[in-house]
Amino acid sequence: MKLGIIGKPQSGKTTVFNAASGHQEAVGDYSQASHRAIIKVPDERVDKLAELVSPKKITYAEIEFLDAPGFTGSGKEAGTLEINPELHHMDALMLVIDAYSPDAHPQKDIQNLIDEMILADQVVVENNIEKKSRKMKLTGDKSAHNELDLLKKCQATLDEGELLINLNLASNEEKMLRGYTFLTQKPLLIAINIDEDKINQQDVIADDFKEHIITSKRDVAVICGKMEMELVTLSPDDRQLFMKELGIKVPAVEKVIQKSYSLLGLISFLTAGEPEVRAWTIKKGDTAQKAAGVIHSDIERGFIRAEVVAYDDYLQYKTMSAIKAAGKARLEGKDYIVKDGLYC
Ligand SMILES: Nc1nc2c(ncn2[C@@H]2O[C@H](COP(=O)(O)OP(=O)(O)O)[C@@H](O)[C@H]2O)c(=O)[nH]1
Ligand SMILES: [Mg+2]
Repeated sequence: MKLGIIGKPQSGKTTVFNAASGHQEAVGDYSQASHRAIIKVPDERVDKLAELVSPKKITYAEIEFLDAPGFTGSGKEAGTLEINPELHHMDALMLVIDAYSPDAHPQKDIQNLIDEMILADQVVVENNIEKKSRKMKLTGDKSAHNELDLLKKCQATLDEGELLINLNLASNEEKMLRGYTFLTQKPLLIAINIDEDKINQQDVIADDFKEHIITSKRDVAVICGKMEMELVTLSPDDRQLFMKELGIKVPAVEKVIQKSYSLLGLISFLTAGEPEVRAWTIKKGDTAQKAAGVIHSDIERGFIRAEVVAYDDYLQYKTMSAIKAAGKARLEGKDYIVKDGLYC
């Protein structure tokens, strides 16, 4: 999964990026440098299974973070944006909002950033409408007609200040638009970056932004980037201690990952054996056969059935022989819908 971090300058993008990745990139320097990190998704199920199985290798699911400057925060007046083209290849975007500085105006910033995302997509739509129309005129080729109509529908939507994710597209339309990788078609996680002294008001603050939450499209996470950036440099034990003292229930990185997974409809399943204990990421609702394809396309092709154990049963019985003796291993076929669980 790839998550692009955007926001106006000095909103705390690099701070949040450091908090998520453990990197120590310079913050507060107005630098327009992009940063990239691939991090392991913390997963205590993997840790616990590894304790039982003692595998040769432990592999966590991974997330790529891209800290991408370039948005200005000035909304419709932003003009030409110089954003990192890689942003278009992210699965979801995280919008970091300054709610820490004394004169912060987070609600206005959210609207301005959304307007800038719309602006970026308007440019892509306009260029492509022009290109397609010209080509159709020159070649008399009518085959691009549907796509041109669809682009015009997108243009009208954006011109009204609406996001493309709110268009209810048919699956063939969805397919036609895929190559354009529009920013406003991506799920958005709004990270409200609060000051250290507001940490114990997280829930109240979250409530102020709840009108932005749209199921499976947009979510809100309240975090304190600066504090979390410091926490990530501590040893796990010290981190637990400080988190408790500060009243941080879930580290920002876990909050962000959990919310992005849920926005994108992702779940993870585990495989366990002596060679490797591993977490894999799939779409919620995928069948066992499709999930097998994530492991290897050959396994998907030749898939007949998988041996499945509930994670809690594995922890309780501890070995495959005990699990089998207790009748807790089941065989599931191609059409089995995979749940967050364990597959052997
Ligand atoms: N007090 C406070 N300052 C923050 C917080 N997050 C970021 N900052 C400060 O804001 C400035 C800009 O942060 P930076 O991450 O470089 O912003 P970017 O331009 O969006 O990458 C830095 O001086 C940070 O220390 C926060 O949660 N609390
Ligand atoms: Mg920065």
